[in-house]
Amino acid sequence: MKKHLILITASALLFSCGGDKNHSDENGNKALQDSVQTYLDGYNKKYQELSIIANEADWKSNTHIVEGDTVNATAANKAKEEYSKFSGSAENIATAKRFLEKKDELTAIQVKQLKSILYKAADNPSTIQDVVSERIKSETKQTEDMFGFDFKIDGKSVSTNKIDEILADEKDMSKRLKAWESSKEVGKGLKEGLVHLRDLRNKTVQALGYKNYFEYQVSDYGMTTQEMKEMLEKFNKELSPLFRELHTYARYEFAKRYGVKEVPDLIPAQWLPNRWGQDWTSLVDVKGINLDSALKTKDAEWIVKQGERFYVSIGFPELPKSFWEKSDLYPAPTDAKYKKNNHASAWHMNYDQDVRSLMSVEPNSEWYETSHHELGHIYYYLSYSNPEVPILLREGANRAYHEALGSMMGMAAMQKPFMENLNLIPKNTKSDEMQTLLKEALNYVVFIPFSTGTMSMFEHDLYAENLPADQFNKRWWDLAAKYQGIAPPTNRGEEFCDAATKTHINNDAAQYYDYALSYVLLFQVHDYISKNILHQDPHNTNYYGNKEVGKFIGEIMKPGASADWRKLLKEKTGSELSAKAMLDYFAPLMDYLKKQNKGRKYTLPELN
Ligand code: X8Z
Ligand code: ZN
Repeated sequence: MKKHLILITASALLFSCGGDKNHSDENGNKALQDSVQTYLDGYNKKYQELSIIANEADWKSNTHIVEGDTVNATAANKAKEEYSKFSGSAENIATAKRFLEKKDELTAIQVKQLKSILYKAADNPSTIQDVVSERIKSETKQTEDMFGFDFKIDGKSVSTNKIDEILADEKDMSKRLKAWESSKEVGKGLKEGLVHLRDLRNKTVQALGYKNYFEYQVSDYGMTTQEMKEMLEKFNKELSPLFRELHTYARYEFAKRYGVKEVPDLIPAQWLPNRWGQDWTSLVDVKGINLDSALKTKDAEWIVKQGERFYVSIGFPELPKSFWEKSDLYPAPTDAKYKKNNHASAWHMNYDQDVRSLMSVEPNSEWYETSHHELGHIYYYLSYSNPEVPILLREGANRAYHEALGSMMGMAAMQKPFMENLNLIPKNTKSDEMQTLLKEALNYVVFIPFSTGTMSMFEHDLYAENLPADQFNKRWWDLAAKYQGIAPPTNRGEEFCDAATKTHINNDAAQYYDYALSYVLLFQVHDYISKNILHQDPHNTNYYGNKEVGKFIGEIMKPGASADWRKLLKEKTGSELSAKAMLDYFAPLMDYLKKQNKGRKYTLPELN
């Protein structure tokens, strides 16, 4: 996820003088525009100052968690309060509203900034300061509780990297079950906090007229809850025939792998190579292409540096020195007296050049892909930190764009011609392309029911339907059965809170559809790049070193949120957001899987 509370300084100055090109409009009211600009300049400057302090404090409370030590949490809460008092102030809300009443007389970029001020204010309106303060405290605590948690197997502490490794490779079912159950223990202690946060999040945005927190987050796309749900359902439906084949295939293949004779209708969650069943990639090994074994000969630093080399090769700048000095990229030492947030994120500390990533990179294919993803956020930050983009609009064209471009680079960096070029696999490797496509589908297609369904519908019900606390776990597993076709190993009562084991439920609330949309978007952009820039088959591309590709991606990134996301997509790819490219990409798999699945029992309904 990307993190940025705040705005920055030096760049604010660029917008402070009247007459720059963002600040004149032949048809507008020049005097009014001048006073709006003065207001925006002042807002940006203050917003930036307060955000830097809050981001620094937040960074510390995510990278250095010590049980019982309240110093970091207290500092983070104080800084976030200061920030919230400003960004949610009655005065800022009133001023932005007043100016927006005359929006036809203002420049487009001024209107966008004023709307952004109101949007941000709704997340912490000072009219209900006590609710806002309580929410800040509870959010900091929830993150510390989540990432300060000590996972244990047989009484011994284990890292989440270790749990993931067991789930990816282990064949012994009793060991798998222990690892899976261990990974879910953290949820129990997070339930109460989640119930409380749901109420606080809903209350904060209700003060500015949103029905609930889900509606608030969706509105960032210019969409209603209903529209978003319909779009997610549409994408899920479109991909469902393929997912149904994959599900059938996986049930039988996993059963074979674990020596289970009777193939279950729903896949037991502990069979899957991911704590939430969102990625089944390791079910398939493609002969001749073993990225993991190549990466074993590298160290963790090589992984991140290689990501940078890729971006640099297509024309992006080297990362700022401070990125390497200030990021926190590798797992905490096993004997460390502190814990850290173990999920990957990218941070825009000052809305300018201070960019950092928080990861726990180990040399394996999963972190290789994730490093490319995080660097996508980082290069997005750097790209829109330019004088053309006001600080308030230094965000993605929408949140899905921010997630998509780095994921696309991660996908491109795992295609055969690219890996041959980097000597990660021998040149002229012979391999079965259908197996490669199957492995990719077990990543990208399998993710769609999880993201459009289980996660998004759970969060919808949590915020928009006020899901009762004694139904959290039941609803979670009902959705997992319906969308992903998976089941828990044993009945999981309400003492567990399995949804809360997923970080986004706690600290990236009501936004998980961003990732679903980002996958659809990434295939659309990749399809365009492959066919129109590289003139290569989308399944077998090599972006490395291609400056045209870099230019194209840079043009999507540069305007940040000053662009209209729908127009931008149309301009750059010629189409509206659509799953067509993703469907085309995986189409050859259908026949193959149908043959493999001949005579097998299908247990998911046909949706499409
Ligand atoms: O959370 C992430 C990123 C955050 S920047 C690593 N992702 C989702 C997840 O891990 O659940 C990337 C794709 C899905
Ligand atoms: Zn991300």
